[in-house]
Amino acid sequence: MASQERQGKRQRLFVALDLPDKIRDGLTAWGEGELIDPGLRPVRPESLHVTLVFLGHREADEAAAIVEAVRNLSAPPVLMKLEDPISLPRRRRAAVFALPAPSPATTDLHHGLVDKMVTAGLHEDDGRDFWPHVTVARVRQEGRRPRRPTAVTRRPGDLPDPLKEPFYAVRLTLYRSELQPGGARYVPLAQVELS
Ligand code: 3AM
Repeated sequence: MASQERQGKRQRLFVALDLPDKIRDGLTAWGEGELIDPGLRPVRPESLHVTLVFLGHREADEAAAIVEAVRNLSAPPVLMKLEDPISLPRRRRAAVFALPAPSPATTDLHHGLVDKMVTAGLHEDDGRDFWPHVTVARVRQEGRRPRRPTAVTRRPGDLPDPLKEPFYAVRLTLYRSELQPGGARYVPLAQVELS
Protein backbone atom coordinates (compact mmCIF):
# COMPACT_ATOMS: atom_id res chain seq x y z
CA MET A 1 0.00 0.00 0.00
CA ALA A 2 2.61 2.56 1.09
CA SER A 3 4.84 1.87 -1.93
CA GLN A 4 1.86 2.08 -4.32
CA GLU A 5 0.95 5.44 -2.81
CA ARG A 6 4.50 6.70 -3.23
CA GLN A 7 4.40 5.76 -6.92
CA GLY A 8 1.92 8.58 -7.54
CA LYS A 9 -1.26 6.58 -7.07
CA ARG A 10 -3.82 7.29 -4.39
CA GLN A 11 -2.73 9.06 -1.24
CA ARG A 12 -4.41 8.90 2.15
CA LEU A 13 -4.72 12.51 3.32
CA PHE A 14 -5.83 14.39 6.40
CA VAL A 15 -5.47 17.89 7.83
CA ALA A 16 -4.43 18.28 11.47
CA LEU A 17 -3.42 20.81 14.07
CA ASP A 18 0.13 20.35 15.32
CA LEU A 19 0.90 20.68 19.01
CA PRO A 20 3.65 22.94 20.40
CA ASP A 21 6.96 21.16 21.10
CA LYS A 22 6.49 21.70 24.83
CA ILE A 23 3.21 19.76 24.77
CA ARG A 24 4.60 17.02 22.49
CA ASP A 25 7.62 16.63 24.78
CA GLY A 26 5.39 16.57 27.86
CA LEU A 27 3.12 13.93 26.32
CA THR A 28 6.13 11.87 25.28
CA ALA A 29 7.53 11.93 28.82
CA TRP A 30 4.10 11.08 30.25
CA GLY A 31 3.73 8.24 27.71
CA GLU A 32 7.09 6.75 28.67
CA GLY A 33 5.66 6.16 32.14
CA GLU A 34 2.04 5.44 31.26
CA LEU A 35 1.82 3.88 27.79
CA ILE A 36 3.76 0.82 28.89
CA ASP A 37 1.29 -2.03 28.56
CA PRO A 38 2.80 -4.47 26.00
CA GLY A 39 -0.48 -4.35 24.08
CA LEU A 40 -0.05 -0.64 23.36
CA ARG A 41 1.57 0.95 20.34
CA PRO A 42 2.24 4.58 21.39
CA VAL A 43 1.91 7.23 18.67
CA ARG A 44 5.34 8.59 17.67
CA PRO A 45 6.07 12.00 19.26
CA GLU A 46 6.23 13.72 15.85
CA SER A 47 2.85 12.24 14.96
CA LEU A 48 0.89 13.63 17.92
CA HIS A 49 -1.81 15.93 16.49
CA VAL A 50 -5.50 16.82 16.46
CA THR A 51 -7.11 15.65 13.21
CA LEU A 52 -9.31 18.38 11.73
CA VAL A 53 -10.52 16.78 8.49
CA PHE A 54 -9.93 13.27 7.16
CA LEU A 55 -9.86 13.52 3.35
CA GLY A 56 -9.53 9.82 2.54
CA HIS A 57 -7.69 8.25 -0.40
CA ARG A 58 -7.19 10.76 -3.22
CA GLU A 59 -5.80 10.63 -6.74
CA ALA A 60 -2.58 12.52 -7.49
CA ASP A 61 -4.33 15.44 -9.26
CA GLU A 62 -6.79 15.88 -6.39
CA ALA A 63 -3.94 15.67 -3.89
CA ALA A 64 -2.10 18.43 -5.75
CA ALA A 65 -5.21 20.67 -5.63
CA ILE A 66 -5.59 19.96 -1.91
CA VAL A 67 -1.94 20.87 -1.26
CA GLU A 68 -2.51 24.18 -3.07
CA ALA A 69 -5.74 24.88 -1.14
CA VAL A 70 -4.10 24.21 2.23
CA ARG A 71 -1.11 26.43 1.36
CA ASN A 72 -3.56 29.30 0.76
CA LEU A 73 -5.36 28.92 4.08
CA SER A 74 -4.92 31.31 6.95
CA ALA A 75 -6.16 30.84 10.48
CA PRO A 76 -5.73 32.54 13.83
CA PRO A 77 -4.02 30.73 16.72
CA VAL A 78 -6.27 28.08 18.19
CA LEU A 79 -6.64 27.71 21.94
CA MET A 80 -7.12 24.17 23.20
CA LYS A 81 -6.60 21.99 26.24
CA LEU A 82 -6.15 18.31 26.90
CA GLU A 83 -8.03 15.99 29.23
CA ASP A 84 -7.14 12.64 30.83
CA PRO A 85 -6.99 9.61 28.52
CA ILE A 86 -10.05 7.63 27.61
CA SER A 87 -10.33 4.45 25.58
CA LEU A 88 -12.43 3.86 22.50
CA PRO A 89 -14.78 2.33 21.62
CA ARG A 90 -16.50 3.24 24.83
CA ARG A 91 -18.27 0.03 25.83
CA ARG A 92 -16.03 -2.55 24.24
CA ARG A 93 -12.42 -3.67 24.53
CA ALA A 94 -10.10 -0.69 24.08
CA ALA A 95 -8.74 -0.26 20.55
CA VAL A 96 -7.39 3.28 20.93
CA PHE A 97 -6.41 5.60 23.79
CA ALA A 98 -7.01 9.29 23.18
CA LEU A 99 -6.95 12.59 25.04
CA PRO A 100 -10.13 14.63 24.54
CA ALA A 101 -9.16 18.15 23.40
CA PRO A 102 -12.29 20.25 23.90
CA SER A 103 -11.89 23.54 22.08
CA PRO A 104 -14.59 25.73 20.48
CA ALA A 105 -11.89 27.37 18.32
CA THR A 106 -10.83 23.96 16.96
CA THR A 107 -14.43 23.02 16.23
CA ASP A 108 -14.93 26.37 14.41
CA LEU A 109 -11.75 25.75 12.42
CA HIS A 110 -12.96 22.25 11.51
CA HIS A 111 -16.30 23.57 10.20
CA GLY A 112 -14.63 26.44 8.33
CA LEU A 113 -12.16 24.05 6.72
CA VAL A 114 -14.86 21.55 5.73
CA ASP A 115 -16.91 24.38 4.16
CA LYS A 116 -13.90 25.63 2.18
CA MET A 117 -12.95 22.16 0.97
CA VAL A 118 -16.54 21.30 0.02
CA THR A 119 -17.01 24.63 -1.82
CA ALA A 120 -13.77 24.03 -3.72
CA GLY A 121 -15.00 20.56 -4.72
CA LEU A 122 -12.16 18.91 -2.80
CA HIS A 123 -14.14 17.12 -0.10
CA GLU A 124 -17.53 15.60 0.65
CA ASP A 125 -18.82 16.22 4.14
CA ASP A 126 -19.76 12.88 5.72
CA GLY A 127 -21.81 14.73 8.35
CA ARG A 128 -20.03 12.97 11.22
CA ASP A 129 -19.82 14.79 14.53
CA PHE A 130 -16.41 16.34 15.09
CA TRP A 131 -14.64 15.21 18.25
CA PRO A 132 -11.30 16.97 18.78
CA HIS A 133 -8.76 14.66 20.39
CA VAL A 134 -5.15 13.53 20.38
CA THR A 135 -4.67 9.80 19.79
CA VAL A 136 -1.81 8.69 22.05
CA ALA A 137 -1.77 4.91 21.52
CA ARG A 138 -3.36 2.17 19.47
CA VAL A 139 -3.87 -1.35 20.79
CA ARG A 140 -2.16 -4.24 19.01
CA GLN A 141 -4.48 -6.77 17.39
CA GLU A 142 -4.55 -10.40 18.45
CA GLY A 143 -6.00 -13.52 16.87
CA ARG A 144 -6.59 -14.16 13.19
CA ARG A 145 -10.28 -14.17 12.37
CA PRO A 146 -11.86 -12.27 13.87
CA ARG A 147 -8.96 -10.08 14.93
CA ARG A 148 -9.60 -8.02 18.01
CA PRO A 149 -7.57 -5.71 20.24
CA THR A 150 -5.29 -7.30 22.84
CA ALA A 151 -6.57 -6.84 26.39
CA VAL A 152 -4.83 -3.86 28.03
CA THR A 153 -4.37 -4.50 31.74
CA ARG A 154 -2.12 -1.54 32.54
CA ARG A 155 -4.31 1.35 31.39
CA PRO A 156 -2.63 4.76 31.08
CA GLY A 157 -3.03 6.98 34.13
CA ASP A 158 -4.07 10.63 34.20
CA LEU A 159 -2.06 13.52 32.76
CA PRO A 160 0.01 15.69 35.10
CA ASP A 161 -1.63 19.08 35.78
CA PRO A 162 0.77 21.17 33.61
CA LEU A 163 -0.33 19.17 30.55
CA LYS A 164 -3.94 20.14 31.25
CA GLU A 165 -3.22 23.87 31.01
CA PRO A 166 -4.65 25.60 27.91
CA PHE A 167 -2.20 26.17 25.03
CA TYR A 168 -2.20 27.38 21.44
CA ALA A 169 -1.84 24.95 18.54
CA VAL A 170 1.08 26.11 16.41
CA ARG A 171 0.26 25.13 12.84
CA LEU A 172 -2.10 23.42 10.49
CA THR A 173 -0.61 20.60 8.42
CA LEU A 174 -1.82 18.50 5.51
CA TYR A 175 -0.46 14.99 6.07
CA ARG A 176 -0.13 11.94 3.88
CA SER A 177 -0.62 8.82 5.95
CA GLU A 178 1.52 5.88 4.84
CA LEU A 179 0.26 2.67 6.36
CA GLN A 180 3.15 0.46 7.45
CA PRO A 181 3.37 -2.75 9.49
CA GLY A 182 4.81 -0.91 12.50
CA GLY A 183 2.12 1.79 12.41
CA ALA A 184 1.23 4.70 10.14
CA ARG A 185 3.88 7.23 9.17
CA TYR A 186 2.65 10.78 8.59
CA VAL A 187 4.40 12.87 5.93
CA PRO A 188 3.71 16.64 5.95
CA LEU A 189 2.74 17.93 2.47
CA ALA A 190 1.72 21.53 3.25
CA GLN A 191 1.88 23.66 6.39
CA VAL A 192 0.36 26.92 7.56
CA GLU A 193 1.62 28.69 10.68
CA LEU A 194 -1.22 29.98 12.87
CA SER A 195 -0.55 33.60 13.65
O1 3AM B 1 -5.75 11.65 14.36
P1 3AM B 1 -6.28 10.33 14.74
O2 3AM B 1 -5.22 9.33 14.94
O3 3AM B 1 -7.21 10.40 15.89
O4 3AM B 1 -8.50 7.68 13.01
C1 3AM B 1 -7.79 8.26 11.94
C2 3AM B 1 -6.71 9.19 12.39
O5 3AM B 1 -7.18 9.90 13.51
C3 3AM B 1 -8.70 9.18 11.17
O6 3AM B 1 -7.82 10.04 10.47
C4 3AM B 1 -6.59 10.14 11.20
C5 3AM B 1 -5.43 9.83 10.28
O7 3AM B 1 -5.51 8.51 9.85
N1 3AM B 1 -9.55 8.48 10.23
C6 3AM B 1 -9.26 7.37 9.53
N2 3AM B 1 -10.30 7.02 8.76
C7 3AM B 1 -11.27 7.94 8.97
C8 3AM B 1 -12.57 8.13 8.45
N3 3AM B 1 -13.09 7.31 7.55
C9 3AM B 1 -10.80 8.87 9.91
N4 3AM B 1 -11.52 9.91 10.33
C10 3AM B 1 -12.76 10.02 9.81
N5 3AM B 1 -13.27 9.18 8.90
